[in-house]
Amino acid sequence: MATNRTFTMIKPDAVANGHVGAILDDMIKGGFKIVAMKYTKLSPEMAGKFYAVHKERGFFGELVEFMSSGPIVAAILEKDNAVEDFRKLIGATDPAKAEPGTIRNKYAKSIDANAVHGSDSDENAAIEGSFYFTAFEQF
Ligand code: 3AN
Repeated sequence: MATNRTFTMIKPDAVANGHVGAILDDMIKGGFKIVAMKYTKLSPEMAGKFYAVHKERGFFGELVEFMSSGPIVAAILEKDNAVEDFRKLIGATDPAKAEPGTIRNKYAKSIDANAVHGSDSDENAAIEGSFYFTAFEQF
């Protein structure tokens, strides 16, 4: 059964390019409520832990380097059918394939620097949310 929460990060490229406000606005206008939020920076060790499922992939080293290269915004978002609806709002992993109007279509430049992360399942949304936030930081 679908739960009503997902986890997102606004990645270092989008933060550095000044898109935080516009991206949060798109999320809120898309019907998502922010129930937890943090402006922080991952160490390479923490980024490696967060993306441990991709350890064997060729791009793992670059991914860890990029995700620890600058500050990010982490958040837990609430909406009915949150995981699936949020993946629609952000668009395909490769911004060149992301539908017009999606967050990655508007703000991402490449498949690695792709502006935002969105959980791919309810199970991962819960794991990723608790990676950043304690129960006391989720409202
Ligand atoms: P998504 O974030 O859309 O779920 P995943 O889970 O396939 O995509 O990949 C996780 C992250 O790894 C992506 N957000 C992207 O930053 C990076 N990534 C995926 N594929 C590539 C690739 N071919 N080259 C470089 N980075 C990639």
